[in-house]
Amino acid sequence: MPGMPITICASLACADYLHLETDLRALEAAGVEYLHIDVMDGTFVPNLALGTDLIRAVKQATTIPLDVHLMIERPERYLETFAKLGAEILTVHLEASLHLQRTLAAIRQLGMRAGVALNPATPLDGLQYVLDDLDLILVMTVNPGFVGQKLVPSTLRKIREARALVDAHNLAAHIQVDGNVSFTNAKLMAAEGADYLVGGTSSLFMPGITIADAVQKLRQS
Ligand code: S6P
Ligand code: MG
Repeated sequence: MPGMPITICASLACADYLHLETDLRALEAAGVEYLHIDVMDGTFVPNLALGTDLIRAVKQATTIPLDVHLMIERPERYLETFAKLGAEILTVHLEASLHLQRTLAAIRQLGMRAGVALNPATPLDGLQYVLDDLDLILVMTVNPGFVGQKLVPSTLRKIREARALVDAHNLAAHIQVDGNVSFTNAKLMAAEGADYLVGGTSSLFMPGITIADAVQKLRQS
């Protein structure tokens, strides 16, 4: 959407683990707004990633606010854990939390901003009665679980519909996109109404371009 400010969330799972501090400094210098942290339980998604000890160390090492994306079953069990770790945004999957309204209210109660993520196949309908309880809608543009996947094209339409839903209710909620946010796709996603872009191996962490240049290029696109 023209004129809408874009927020960049750098995906920690795509950083260079052996030189994490170097990448964190580069992201800070480039002014990315959030560090996007993927947490995977091996059940909700077929992969395991980013544990609490790593997140604690990263939190101590950087001033970039943390945007935590929980790809875990029954995320309500761990809300306090992530509040204590200093998450600013905590996003749970609609498909993973049975009592979603209670979960979102609890996230806010703990002082974090509440996000809801939807897999590519999940319709927006399930958000209808929790619109007042959320601060961010995460439209997954790939099936969660792995970095380096291809965009699921139908999710572009979902971004547009999510934006229309938020605007129709005059909400301040943000629309985040995650998965294959390349320089080309970012343009399409922003045009459909996404304002929080998660940058991974398709943009910010690519061979042949520095993090500084990639952040600038992503903002421009
Ligand atoms: C996917 C995860 C994402 C990825 C990121 C990877 O399960 O939620 O946050 O880390 O999308 O980016 P890319 O550019 O490799 O798709
Ligand atoms: Mg993610």
